[in-house]
Amino acid sequence: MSDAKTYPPSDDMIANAHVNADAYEKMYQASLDDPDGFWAEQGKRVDWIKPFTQVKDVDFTLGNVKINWYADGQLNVSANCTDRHLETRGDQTAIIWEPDNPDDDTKHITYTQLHAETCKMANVLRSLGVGKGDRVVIYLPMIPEAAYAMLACARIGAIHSIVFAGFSPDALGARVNGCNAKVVITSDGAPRGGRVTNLKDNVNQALLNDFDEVKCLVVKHTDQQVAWRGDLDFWLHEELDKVSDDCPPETMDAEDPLFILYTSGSTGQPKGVVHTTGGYLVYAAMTHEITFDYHDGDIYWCTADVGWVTGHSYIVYGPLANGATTLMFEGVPTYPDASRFWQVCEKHKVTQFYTAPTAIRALMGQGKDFVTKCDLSSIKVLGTVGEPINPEAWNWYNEVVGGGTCPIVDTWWQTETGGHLMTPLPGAHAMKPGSAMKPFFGIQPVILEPTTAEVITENPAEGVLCIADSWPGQMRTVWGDHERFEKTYFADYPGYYFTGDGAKRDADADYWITGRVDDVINVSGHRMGTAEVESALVAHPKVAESAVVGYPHEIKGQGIYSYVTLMGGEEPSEELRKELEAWVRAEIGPIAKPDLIQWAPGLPKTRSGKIMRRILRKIAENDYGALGDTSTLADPSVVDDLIKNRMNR
Ligand code: 6R9
Repeated sequence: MSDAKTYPPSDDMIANAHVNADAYEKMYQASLDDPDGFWAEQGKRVDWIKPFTQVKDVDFTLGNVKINWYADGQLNVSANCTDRHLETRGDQTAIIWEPDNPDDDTKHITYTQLHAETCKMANVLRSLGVGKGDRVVIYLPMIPEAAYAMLACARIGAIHSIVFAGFSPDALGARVNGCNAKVVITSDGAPRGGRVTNLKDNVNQALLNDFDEVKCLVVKHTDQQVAWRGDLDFWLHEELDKVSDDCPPETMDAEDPLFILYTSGSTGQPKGVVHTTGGYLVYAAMTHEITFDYHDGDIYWCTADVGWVTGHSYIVYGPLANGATTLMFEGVPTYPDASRFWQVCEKHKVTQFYTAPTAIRALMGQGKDFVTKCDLSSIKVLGTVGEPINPEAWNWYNEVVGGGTCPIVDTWWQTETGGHLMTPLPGAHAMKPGSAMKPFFGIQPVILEPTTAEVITENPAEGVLCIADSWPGQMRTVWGDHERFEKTYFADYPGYYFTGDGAKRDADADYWITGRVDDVINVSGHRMGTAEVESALVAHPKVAESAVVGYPHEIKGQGIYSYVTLMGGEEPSEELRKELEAWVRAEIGPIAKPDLIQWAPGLPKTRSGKIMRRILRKIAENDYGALGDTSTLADPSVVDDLIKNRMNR
């Protein structure tokens, strides 16, 4: 036994949950013994236009990687998220929309309305020339139109690529270009925390050069002045007036792409993760129902943004496929004050609440009165996602928010995995604060020794985390670059999907994610490649070289620490520091702004010119006493200077 304190589910939870401990063991074993049989059964969760006869067809061999699920089946995702619910729950609320400003009106959108809005938007997209297989970029605030836009694309077989509205025009332009999008869907403005960003301006900037084929569909949301790009721009409300709400869903193959979502990796620019239609939907629906123990009548709220994978799978596709009521929140946890989340929970009687550790830590810092003044008795299950949760935050979440009675599902997964891969289940597992606990059905985690790539079978174990076999929600390829897909995920540990994370398995065979083992940092639950920030910095004319590492940050989990070497003749100054911060914001977006910039006359390099990041990480962590072997450095004296002038003390 490990010595961690455990929190078993209540008798009530065990009795009523979709999956209890016995069922978990049986189902998990069945999913390994007979994957085809298991997933054929689960495939029935969705409606097929043409039922599948094949289930799993997978090869993880480098050079030959292919991942197919339900390949000969045909279906439509939007029909599964709307049409099929009309008869049984047409008048039920599909989406509760809660605006940024609590004084503005909430919206309740029924399944009947969702269906009509989706069909109309699909017809508008068609009228703009979008067809099956075309790409559409969605750059919207958290408004119902974001969900309509996703489902409208799915309805006509277009592939959406959502760009988080906090990304800069440059980042947006790169993504429009990356998938050759035909249309960008945006809004005039995006309010967040009382401040409005002019999204349309950002789109104009992004599309300024070389994009005079790309049309833009604009949602009128904040009523502010926007600049028009001649006859390439269209108001959504005007176009909606011209179309009917009848739009038969396109018949899609299970392996047709549903969406592309760009995410950061350890090298180069972000890659377009491709998810397909059948397997993704089955997996999103199944994990949504079982992980959150969703039952009819529940009010489920995931606080993520649809710009991230969590918003895709657990605000839109999973819940709507299940006919759930899903809450969509436009605002931020601390506006107008730190009570906002809890007021929304009280107002709508939320039953499942799913957020990120960074939000929990930020709210924890504001004191518990903001929580306790609200009635949170409706909440049954709490969830977290995005980064490891520290025990202090876990305990606060459990006691102050959950009143000590709600299971916390610590869901470990990735953009690449489409849905949860490890999590405790509310009615099945005694939780341990900080542990992602158990694999979901069909998931075979393995821990490998990082250098020898040997599989560690005994417990406890620690090493890099791989997955031995496929699951239906797995990404299929990198958009336009299958070789990069294979190299990134299947080259380092042959035969396995390499997650990029490290993990421990304790004496009870429960898993603990220890964080990324590559050059990806996790800032407030957002993934960032250090290479991306570095390339933004060196694009500045005064910067000669830069190295970026993560360091522990109380609220964000990790902060961005940048070492910057200036061009000859340039002098460090506060002004230049501000200029570089603003520069990175503009190149990537506010989430990439360096927290600390250290002027580095030189960077520690090996004789072959490799930057020794290990050393830079240690200095950034203020742990320079343990630098290890520095004898291979070309010029060991640079390290003394870096230590002397370190920024994190
Ligand atoms: C869903 C999502 C993926 C990376 C992943 C890992 C970290 C996510 C976690 C977690 C510990 C959890 N991560 N959930 N680490 N415990 N419950 O976040 O996708 O943005 O692609 O990030 O996030 O490091 O590899 P994505």
